[in-house]
Amino acid sequence: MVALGFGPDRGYDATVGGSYQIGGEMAATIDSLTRGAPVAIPDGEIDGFEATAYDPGLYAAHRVVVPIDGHAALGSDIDDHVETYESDGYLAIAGFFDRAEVAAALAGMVRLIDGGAPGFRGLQFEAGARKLLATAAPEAKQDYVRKLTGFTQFDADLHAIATHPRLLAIVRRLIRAEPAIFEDKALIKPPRLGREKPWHQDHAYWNLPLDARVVTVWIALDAATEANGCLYLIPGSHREGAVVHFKRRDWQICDTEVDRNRVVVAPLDPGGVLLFNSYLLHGTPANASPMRRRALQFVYVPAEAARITPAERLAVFGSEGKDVTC
Ligand SMILES: O=C(O)CCC(=O)C(=O)O
Repeated sequence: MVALGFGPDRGYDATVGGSYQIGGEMAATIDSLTRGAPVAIPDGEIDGFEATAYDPGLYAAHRVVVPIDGHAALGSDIDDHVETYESDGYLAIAGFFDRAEVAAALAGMVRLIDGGAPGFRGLQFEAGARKLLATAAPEAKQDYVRKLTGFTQFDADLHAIATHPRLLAIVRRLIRAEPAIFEDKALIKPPRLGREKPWHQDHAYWNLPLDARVVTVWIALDAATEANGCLYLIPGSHREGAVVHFKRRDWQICDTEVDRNRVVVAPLDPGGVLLFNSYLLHGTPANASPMRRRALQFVYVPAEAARITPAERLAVFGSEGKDVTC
């Protein structure tokens, strides 16, 4: 049985504004350290970070990750795959979800974007779409959306993906505990607009104990390619501990901390899944292509995982008080 971590206990999401309660001034200070302030609009909000130029060499891979076969993933080879995950920090699985499941997830996402779920307020648009939104035709709107958050309780098909027994079985193995959903997101890189998500560790965003076993599950709904902004990773980086993050093009590690000799790229076909450790260094380039790149991302924590304060998180992942610059 998966514990559904919705409501006030969902934790604090530095990228979209979460529900962790801390007081006034302190909250504002911590907020400004870790996020661009999103701008509220009638439909949702606009991303607080603008698309900014970056060195394309940050996303020049030395190797392409070859996913294992979806059917093998839970077969007799499972122990080997878990071992690979422990050592590399990720596991890529092709064809984990079938065409019907992918189609249902995409339809659910479009329903939410089109306002089909009263009460859903988790839409965030690309900053680059700010001017276009006022005059956009309704059917064009989905190509301006950057992310959807907190949607699984609004859509049965998306909820079914997040709680899929096969997915939970492998997550349970990786976190060695009963999983709770900590975060649910759809991450979209609209054609020609989708901005870069600079290199980071997911754990730097969450007020979770530093030793909590957390797994991020990234599910491709379109083909995710080098051209439209698939994931780039540094294998084994999760074993090297926390890296200081800075507020630059996003809440990210310094570009100079990216060891370019170790970068690999993980393209996925629709229905493919990448599971990765919350300390794994990863990033995605901008989508300059005419192709959509839509994905789901669910984060699972042990159901019993405690919470830490934002200040405790920033003492480790933030730069304040440390002799570091970027
Ligand atoms: O572009 C993406 O989908 C990756 C985003 C990501 O790594 C994140 O939101 O933590």
